[in-house]
Amino acid sequence: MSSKMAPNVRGVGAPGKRTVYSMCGMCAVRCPMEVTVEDGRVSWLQGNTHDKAIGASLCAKGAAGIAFEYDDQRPQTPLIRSGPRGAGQWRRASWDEALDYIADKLKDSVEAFGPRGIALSDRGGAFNDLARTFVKALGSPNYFNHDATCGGNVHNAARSIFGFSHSGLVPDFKNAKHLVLYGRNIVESLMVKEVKAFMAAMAGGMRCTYIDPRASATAAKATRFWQVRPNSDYALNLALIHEVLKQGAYDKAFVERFVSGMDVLRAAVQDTTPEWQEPHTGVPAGELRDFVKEIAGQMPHVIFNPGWMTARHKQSFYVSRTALILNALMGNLETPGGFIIAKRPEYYGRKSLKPLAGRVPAVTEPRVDGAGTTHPTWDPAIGMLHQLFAAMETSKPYAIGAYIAYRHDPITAMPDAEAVKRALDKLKLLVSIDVRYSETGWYSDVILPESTYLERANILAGLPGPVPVYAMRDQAIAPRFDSRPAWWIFREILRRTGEKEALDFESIEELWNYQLEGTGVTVAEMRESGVVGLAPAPKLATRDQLKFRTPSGKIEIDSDLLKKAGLSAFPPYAARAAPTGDRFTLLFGRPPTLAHGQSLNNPILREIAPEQLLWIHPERAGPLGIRDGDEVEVSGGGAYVGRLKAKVTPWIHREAVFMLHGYGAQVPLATRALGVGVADQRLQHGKLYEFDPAGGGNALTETIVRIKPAAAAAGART
Ligand SMILES: Nc1nc2c(c(=O)[nH]1)N[C@H]1C(S)=C(S)[C@@H](COP(=O)(O)OP(=O)(O)OC[C@H]3O[C@@H](n4cnc5c(=O)[nH]c(N)nc54)[C@H](O)[C@@H]3O)O[C@H]1N2
Ligand SMILES: Nc1nc2c(c(=O)[nH]1)N[C@H]1C(S)=C(S)[C@@H](COP(=O)(O)OP(=O)(O)OC[C@H]3O[C@@H](n4cnc5c(=O)[nH]c(N)nc54)[C@H](O)[C@@H]3O)O[C@H]1N2
Ligand code: SF4
Ligand SMILES: [Mo]
Repeated sequence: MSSKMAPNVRGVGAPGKRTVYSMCGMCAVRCPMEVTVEDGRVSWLQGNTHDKAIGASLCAKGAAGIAFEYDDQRPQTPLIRSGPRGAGQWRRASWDEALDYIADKLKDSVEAFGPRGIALSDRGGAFNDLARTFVKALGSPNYFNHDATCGGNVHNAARSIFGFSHSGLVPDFKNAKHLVLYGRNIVESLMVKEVKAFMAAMAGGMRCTYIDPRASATAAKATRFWQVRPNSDYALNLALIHEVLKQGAYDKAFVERFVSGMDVLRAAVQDTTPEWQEPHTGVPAGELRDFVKEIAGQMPHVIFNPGWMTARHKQSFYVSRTALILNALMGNLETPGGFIIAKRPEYYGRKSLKPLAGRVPAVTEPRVDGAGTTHPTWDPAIGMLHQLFAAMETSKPYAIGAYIAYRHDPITAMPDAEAVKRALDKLKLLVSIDVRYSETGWYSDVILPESTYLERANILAGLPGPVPVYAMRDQAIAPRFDSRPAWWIFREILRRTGEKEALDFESIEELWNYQLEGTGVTVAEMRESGVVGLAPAPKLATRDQLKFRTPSGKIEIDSDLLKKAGLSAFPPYAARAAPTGDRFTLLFGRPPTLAHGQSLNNPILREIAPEQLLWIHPERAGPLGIRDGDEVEVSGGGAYVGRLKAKVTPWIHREAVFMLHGYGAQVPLATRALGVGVADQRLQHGKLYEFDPAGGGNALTETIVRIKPAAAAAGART
């Protein structure tokens, strides 16, 4: 197929009414979905009713997919920068021209720095085989997902204990008696299936302990709320483990058989008593003891959910590890009412989708971020993106010449946009592949508009789970503008750089057939329901079958991986002084109706978006002369100063202020979001290269901001 022809899936644009099975694309959760198409237009979106866990439900963002589709404020053709980076001067280009331009610049970069000087970051998740294969085919080890500022610390902590990611642990809310959440705002920062299961379980009597310096809507649903000091969960967990061991409130048979390193654990928590933690966390020692007494009667049906973030600071890895260890102590792994370990198809005698990455030889060059080499606890499969920016700046350990941000907006997702831009300025080539004008797109050399999730098909996804499934995102309608699907874009770049075999498929059906080879499942079957389960019902592994993916096959508390990295299994808790006066720890989160920075320009979601407010405790606001509803100025120490209204409330910890993420966009062509609110990531001044050494993730919640009433402030915000 020539690059002039848009690849169109069979039947798209046909008259009449039909249902197409897809996966929602309004956030990265990718819920299974049914699209009703009438005469080539999307008329209705709902959850995929073949999947009982979701039924017809979608969230508000998912339902606003139609408004997104029929909005014209998105790139409509490839664009090539014609002025300085970020100046907003563009020329429209044909696909041939844009792809040739990219291929030429990639060749320049390879000549100067070798194939390893090309990097790509991707949102990651279900479809990541495609972008991984693309990077591998170019001969570079430098594929990154977004996890440096999302779940990286938790992922790497789980890997150090179980040998697999925390995403391999599926909570069974239905049979759980008690759920413990660390800042995991299930009700607002939502995944449709999870929040439905949570609400049903709460209605059925599950108890919930919610731990957060701020009372989110999940705190309002919970049976117990601990308003902890920011970044103190590690102290809390050390004391919880101390008390669990002291009260003997753990599953001794499970621990004996499946856990190694209990002696190291006992030594580490010998003195971390409930009284010891009280000044660090603010949780009364008596309440902590009562909690342990309670769960003693509920285990193994007690789940400690480390969420994604378990807060983001320099000891996050250890917060996550101790939360995961508490699960092992409950004996809740592979137990109803606990965590079910996600299975691959092979567990049920079926086959995994054939990986595209298998079509290209392994890359032997070490990664630029040291993941898996100089940093053994950082999973090389996800990388640590801040170290890519460090390499752009310093050319160490080697130089990076070209960077593709694919379904990723690092200027919004990484802290300190100015520092990110300084690193990007060193590149020969910066490409953004997106469906809208992102902040990173606006700063790029080339914007390639991907067709939206409704206008394209993706590669098939193989999703592990209690019952693993294959899932399909089929094309529902024809692209409204001159856009292309990612599989086609990557194929065309590879064709132009001489690496064409890797993704040389003529159509998405040909690619799907390749993935499905030997699985016994056909494209036609996939199209019938969108999701094909690979077993009739979940079958838990017996105790005899249960094995973890660590070298010893056990849950490793004191692991070789940590020793190799020169890391302690339990470093002492690093206590922090409370910020005083006009200084506060800046915390952030999301509302149910917005996904990061990508939703605020949506006409409907903009209409229902909450006003962004700065939560501040009355005892701290008073002395600063700040009353509820007053305008305040927030400064993170850089040139960027934010201005927003104060919400004076005791439901935020005294030491912290809180604001929603996803505001403060600066792209002029996205007019509904432009200038609305404050970008918390721009206040995270100096945080691009501050990270948790063990987990790798950025220390976002160590940001200290200064607050003052806006009336007293001189100068406008930038
Ligand atoms: N300060 C601060 N920083 C944060 C956070 C925070 O709360 N505060 N949150 C962190 C978290 S948890 C995460 S996960 C990251 C999220 O950071 P990102 O992953 O960068 O955010 P998203 O908005 O999910 O999506 C990234 C880009 O993908 C684009 N996109 C959406 N659909 C498609 C598609 O179909 N095709 C293509 N090609 N592009 C598409 C969107 O328009 C957007 O520009 O940010 C992290 N960074
Ligand atoms: N509506 C919506 N839903 C989403 C997303 C979205 O953008 N919008 N994004 C999805 C993604 S990518 C992710 S990663 C998840 C994120 O899901 P969550 O992890 O639930 O994320 P947040 O909304 O950022 O909530 C973070 C909470 O952590 C609290 N917190 C801050 N510091 C600490 C601390 O030291 N200890 C404790 N215990 N808590 C602390 C904050 O006060 C805040 O209430 O949501 C997913 N779902
Ligand atoms: S959580 Fe909402 S926006 Fe995200 S994929 Fe599911 S329905 Fe879509
Ligand atoms: Mo995330």
